[in-house]
Amino acid sequence: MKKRVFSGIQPSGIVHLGNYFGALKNWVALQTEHECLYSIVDLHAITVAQEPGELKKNIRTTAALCLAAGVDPKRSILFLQSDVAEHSELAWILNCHAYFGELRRMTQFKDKGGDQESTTVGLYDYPVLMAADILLYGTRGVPVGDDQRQHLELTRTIARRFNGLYGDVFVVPDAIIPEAGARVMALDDPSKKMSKSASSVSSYIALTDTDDAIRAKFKTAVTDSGREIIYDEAGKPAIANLLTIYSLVTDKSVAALQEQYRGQGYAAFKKDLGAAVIAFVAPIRERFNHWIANANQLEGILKEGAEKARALAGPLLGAVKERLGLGLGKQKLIGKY
Ligand code: AQP
Repeated sequence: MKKRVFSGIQPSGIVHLGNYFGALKNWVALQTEHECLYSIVDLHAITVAQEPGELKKNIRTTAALCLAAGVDPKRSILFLQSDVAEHSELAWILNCHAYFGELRRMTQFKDKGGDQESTTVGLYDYPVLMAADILLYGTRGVPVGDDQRQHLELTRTIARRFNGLYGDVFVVPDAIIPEAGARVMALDDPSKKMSKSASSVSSYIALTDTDDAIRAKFKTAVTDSGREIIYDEAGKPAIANLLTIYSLVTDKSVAALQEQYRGQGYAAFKKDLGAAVIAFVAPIRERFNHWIANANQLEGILKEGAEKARALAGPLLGAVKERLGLGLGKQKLIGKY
């Protein structure tokens, strides 16, 4: 039997190179030998304030970029999270099995605002909804970037806890994290990861960026002191990040790139890097434009995906409810109650 894989992406902005190398690249690679479900997780996106019109646009853009990156609807199920109500229902059930202290320790929660008075309960609860997304499908593998490692560990903890209490119903999933590109850093601050919702567009390379925008972003990308192009994560984090990106888009090793740029300055290196990223992004952007121009086809794929996802989610959720004793169930009470 094919191993089932699930992963999601938030429509919280435009998909960037970090999302691609951390997750999407593996999404595409896994399709050949696994049964894959990929979701545009719009319920996750509303854990922080969203403008409704912008969210709708981002949902389409994100779906189109997943397809443009190579997600094949003939082989994978691509769907919108809010179209499958079972995600929210299971999230509530899991909420009743996740601990306050566990969620309080999540670093992404702390990074995104943490325990401010106006932080939403949704942001705090984000990892439990993610656990529901994954566990709902008997998922074995979850291709994600490094920032999701801790959430995945929590998913495993909740699954084991539930199984321990009610008998094995959930599969305990494994994270699938790439060796290179698991944490692509921001171009304007190599101490932060590249993020869709960053305040400055110069900090990320969107998969929809024009050639000119890409060129300009690498020209202004932060570098380190000195002029040597060497991979030194601690001493030269900005150059290390640029070398990683260069290596990922060209498939050349970092060692070969260091050799190629020995004795050359940052300007030439960044110019060539810009050109390499343009060559990488351009065909994705072209396919993206195709999907945006074919909105009906895109909607059809998501609709069909949601139907298939619901068909898989229903029985698992039913089994969970049965184990918990929810609903009337099959057992009839006989005699006096
Ligand atoms: N910088 C990154 N490097 C490598 N992988 C990354 N991912 C995110 N950023 C990087 C991976 O991309 C997948 C989809 O991410 P997400 O949409 O679920 O949310 P996120 O992890 O919070 O990503 P962003 O881009 O930073 O979004 P915002 O700004 O909205 O929070 C995940 O597998 C993630 O690991």
